[in-house]
Amino acid sequence: MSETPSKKLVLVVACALVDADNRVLLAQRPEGKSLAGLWEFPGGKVEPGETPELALVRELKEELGIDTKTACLAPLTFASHTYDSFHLLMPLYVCRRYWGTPQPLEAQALKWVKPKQLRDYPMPPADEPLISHLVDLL
Ligand code: 9L3
Ligand code: MG
Repeated sequence: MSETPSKKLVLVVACALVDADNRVLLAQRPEGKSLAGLWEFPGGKVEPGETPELALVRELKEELGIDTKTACLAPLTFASHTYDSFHLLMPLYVCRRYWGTPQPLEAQALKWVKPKQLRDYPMPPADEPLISHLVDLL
């Protein structure tokens, strides 16, 4: 009996950072990265030994230079998508409490977007189904 080799499961965390005007921060993936040019909810891969919440705090610090606290984080929903070589599982966190001003520390363009305008931005396939959840929430 032969079994289909299963694809690797990659756990990635993403954040809808929400400002005082109820806008959501999108980051454009820079040239040289996969999915370059698409607008995503900031985040990245969970590293071995890390909880998703700690990974999110680390990614927001590395990519945007902001601080947040794990205590105010719980996933709103999960995205999943199958790429050619891996399955992506991606919880989306909503974060309204953070310290500092987001800066593009990885050469990514940043844009604050009203929930209803999120659909105007081309996104990676994993991110797109998350929009309706955010529009309902915000
Ligand atoms: N990804 C998709 N949507 C997102 C994020 C943060 C990441 N909102 C995908 C793109 C890559 C993989 O997850 O295929 C790993 O992300 P990164 O480490 O290249 O940012
Ligand atoms: Mg990233």
